[in-house]
Amino acid sequence: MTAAKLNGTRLSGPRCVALVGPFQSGKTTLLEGILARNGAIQRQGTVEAGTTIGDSSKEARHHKMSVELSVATATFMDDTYTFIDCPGSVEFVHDMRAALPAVDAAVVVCEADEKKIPQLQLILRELEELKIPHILFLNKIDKADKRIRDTLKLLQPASRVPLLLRQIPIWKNGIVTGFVDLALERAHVYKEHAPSEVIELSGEDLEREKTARFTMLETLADHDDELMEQLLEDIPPPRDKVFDDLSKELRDGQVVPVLLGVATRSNGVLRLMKALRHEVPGIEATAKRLGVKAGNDAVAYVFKTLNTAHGGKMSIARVLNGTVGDGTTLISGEGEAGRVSGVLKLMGQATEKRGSAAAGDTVALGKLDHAKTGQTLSSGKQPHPPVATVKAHAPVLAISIAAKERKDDVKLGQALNKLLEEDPSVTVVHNPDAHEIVVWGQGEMHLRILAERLTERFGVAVEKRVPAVGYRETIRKPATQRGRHKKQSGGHGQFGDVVLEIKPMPRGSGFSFTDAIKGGVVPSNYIPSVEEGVIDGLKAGPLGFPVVDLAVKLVDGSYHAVDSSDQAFRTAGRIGIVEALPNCQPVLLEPIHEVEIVCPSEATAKINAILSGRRGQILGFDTREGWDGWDTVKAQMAEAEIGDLIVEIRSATAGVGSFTFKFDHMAELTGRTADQIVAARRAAE
Ligand SMILES: Nc1nc2c(ncn2[C@@H]2O[C@H](COP(=O)(O)OP(=O)(O)O)[C@@H](O)[C@H]2O)c(=O)[nH]1
Ligand SMILES: [Mg+2]
Repeated sequence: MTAAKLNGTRLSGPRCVALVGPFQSGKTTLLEGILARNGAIQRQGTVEAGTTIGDSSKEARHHKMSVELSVATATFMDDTYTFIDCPGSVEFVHDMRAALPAVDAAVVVCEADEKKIPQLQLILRELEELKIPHILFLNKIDKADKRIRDTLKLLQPASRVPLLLRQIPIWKNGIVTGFVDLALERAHVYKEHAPSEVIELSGEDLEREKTARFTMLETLADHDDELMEQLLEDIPPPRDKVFDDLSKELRDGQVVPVLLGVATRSNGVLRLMKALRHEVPGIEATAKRLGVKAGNDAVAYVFKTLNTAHGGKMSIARVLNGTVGDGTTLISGEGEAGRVSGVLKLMGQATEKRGSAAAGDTVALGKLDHAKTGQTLSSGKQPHPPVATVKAHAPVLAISIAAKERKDDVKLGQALNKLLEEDPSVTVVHNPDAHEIVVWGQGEMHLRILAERLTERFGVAVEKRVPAVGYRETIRKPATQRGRHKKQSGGHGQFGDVVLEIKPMPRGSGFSFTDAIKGGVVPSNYIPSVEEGVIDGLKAGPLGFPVVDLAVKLVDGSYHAVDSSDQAFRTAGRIGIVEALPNCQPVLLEPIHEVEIVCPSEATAKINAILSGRRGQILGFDTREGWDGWDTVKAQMAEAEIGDLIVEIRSATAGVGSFTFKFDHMAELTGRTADQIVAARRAAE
């Protein structure tokens, strides 16, 4: 009897498993090995040759890295397993975060590489928080150069849950040639792209096996008193009990089993598949974890949206309950309805039509115009409450983009909307001051891929620029100024005459206009036009930037019964302010933000140095709440210095440091830096 049956859960039906892990650990290669070993593909492709099922989009192939998730399904012992190959780079982490709620379990692919530990920790934290059972697949064991116990010691700090070694390597001349399964007590020698061969253990290997197995059982016994007693009394525990515990403690998040392998040669794949089959929960448990309401209604969670160049939209979803067929009407949480047009099986970029999808299946649903990534859809009359809410990480880097040709402006807007729909970790902001479309994303590569998609997929060639910094200017001295507009040309003339009192105001107060006209020297119906004219003049001050924090009082003026008009007074107002400002000691203002950086503690000193090097005012640092071994550093920084801050933070933190920021205040900026900014502005005009 298998452990699964002992637990009373019938583990059959379609599973969904995420392949996650640090960048370059071998997830895409492992998927390829799994598909090849299960006969889903003829030959195992390689990332180098660009022949893998994962990473089959144009951009992924071009950069030889995963830049979005890939989905592929294989059949193993009559059950289907859909794998979601998630990008490892922190810049594309949203795809993983959106997919995780949908899966039954995750396989964390990792290497025995110290530099990857911080990234591994980030991923494990997500899984721990979402309570998703996960197995660690220690890949690249062909390159192993340390004892497995030392490797485990290296990896353990990344996980809050004990790592449980399920297999130990068999070494021959310093190379790993096979493994011993500690639960089955069986030794195997790896064969390239073929099932491993069972061998007899003897001598030193047998001794190592006994010790390692005992360690494994001890860890399991931490949550099983009966097993503890058996160990203390030297009674060999029944094999079924061991499997039962392995499965239960994995599901309950009490242990993280560690398996070994070589993805490039598909070694360790079969053992991994067996672990998935027997030890990870199925759709019933996942639906329960997500609070899916049982019943007849179909419930599906959309974890990815794809838009093809030809306008076809696909919502990749896991069916959590019921059945979704071609033509099923699904409503979103917002109550928007759409009819499924095509239920597709995915094999990387390739799709295959299938009849319908049942609970547990992971499929692409065609033409659901309203559906968005992260939504829970239902075939019922009432929307189903969302099974998960995945908030994208705040963006950290921006570029300003514009269509190379004016005629593509509309197309650019539409294409951006589609890309936003696919990737909620991108935001687009219009900056009216600088007439810019500013796209915010998770890093350089993320934004580069976005621009490539605009061009390659949507045919919009774009220009990229560093976004404008929100500089402003203000005044330090008051002034009184007459603004007079008089024009006599043929018939009607133009006449407007005003006297403005201008004075500096405290930081952040903006602009105020007061009418102090006495005796109707400027008729009241013209006064709003005077204010408009002043506002016109404040759009760009003597330094070239919008003018803020000043009060303007209209104190005097004159008019002409025939020649005065709204337009003439507007012009007079503008002339008044434009002529006054140079005499008011204009000064540049730059936006200062409060920045909060999170980083592993060993990088904190480096981060402080980076901040100081960028005119940052460090406000303090503290341990990061709930994050052992991490710090939070707070600082005030000029917007101009935040532009590419993330690039430096990441290089100082093995890619895992990050920051958020929010506007704090405008500060005066003088001296050389200010002169350079003003000169650059003039040159641009
Ligand atoms: N030596 C060795 N190299 C591997 C193994 N698995 C993957 N690689 C290589 O590691 C690199 C990254 O693999 P990839 O699958 O793209 O990693 P991903 O970023 O996790 O998807 C590629 O060059 C692979 O050929 C392995 O088990 N052993
Ligand atoms: Mg990959």
